[in-house]
Amino acid sequence: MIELYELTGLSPAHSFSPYCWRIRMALAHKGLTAKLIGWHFGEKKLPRGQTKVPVLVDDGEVIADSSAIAVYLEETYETGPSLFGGPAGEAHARFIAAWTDTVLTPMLFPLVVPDMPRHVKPAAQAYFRETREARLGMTLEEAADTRDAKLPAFRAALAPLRRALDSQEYLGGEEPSYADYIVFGSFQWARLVSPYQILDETDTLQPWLTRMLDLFDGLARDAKGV
Ligand SMILES: N[C@@H](CCC(=O)N[C@@H](CS)C(=O)NCC(=O)O)C(=O)O
Repeated sequence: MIELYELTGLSPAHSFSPYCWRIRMALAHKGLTAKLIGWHFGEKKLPRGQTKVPVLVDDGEVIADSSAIAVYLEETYETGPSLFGGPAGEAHARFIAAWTDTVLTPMLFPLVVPDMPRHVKPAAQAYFRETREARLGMTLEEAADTRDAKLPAFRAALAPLRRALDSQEYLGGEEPSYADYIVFGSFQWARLVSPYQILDETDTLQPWLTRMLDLFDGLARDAKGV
């Protein structure tokens, strides 16, 4: 049996981590189901002393880090379509993950993180504030006050994504691939933790986002958010 440890908020149904959503979508893509085990900031119950999620446990084998988990699922399970479409796709997905982790998510972070304390349990509030303010270089309140000024730069940084998706349905081409799940995970995180409108309604990325929310019978759309 596959178990997926994932970050949850005040309720066990509120799963919002961008990295965990990459794996939720990857599991659905492969037609696999997992027992979902909620974990909250600061808790000590992750397997083998891991301090971050997602962590996948498959028949006793522990795999941490979303990229490693995706490769593990691809190599271990022949069910469903390929996540990468071969070695070149796997290599290209590394670039997509690098861009998402170093550009997209860091630019999104100050826009949505001011709304996150409401999803954090009292015991983890101090930890959450301290670690997130260190990452922001300012208080959560200052981030809230300055986010409108940061929005245009965030939207401009999405230009490569728009350009690619103007001429194809998915980053994977005609069908979604793990590259789509990498990027989508960050949008899903924003959607589930914050009411802040990160994209204009007329943004040309909207049709792709709608397609992503529609996948797997609306798996991501049905997720409980703010
Ligand atoms: N490189 C890791 C990053 C995982 C990560 O940063 N997870 C966050 C949740 S989004 C986490 O577990 N944070 C724990 C904490 O901040 O204490 C991956 O791709 O899985």
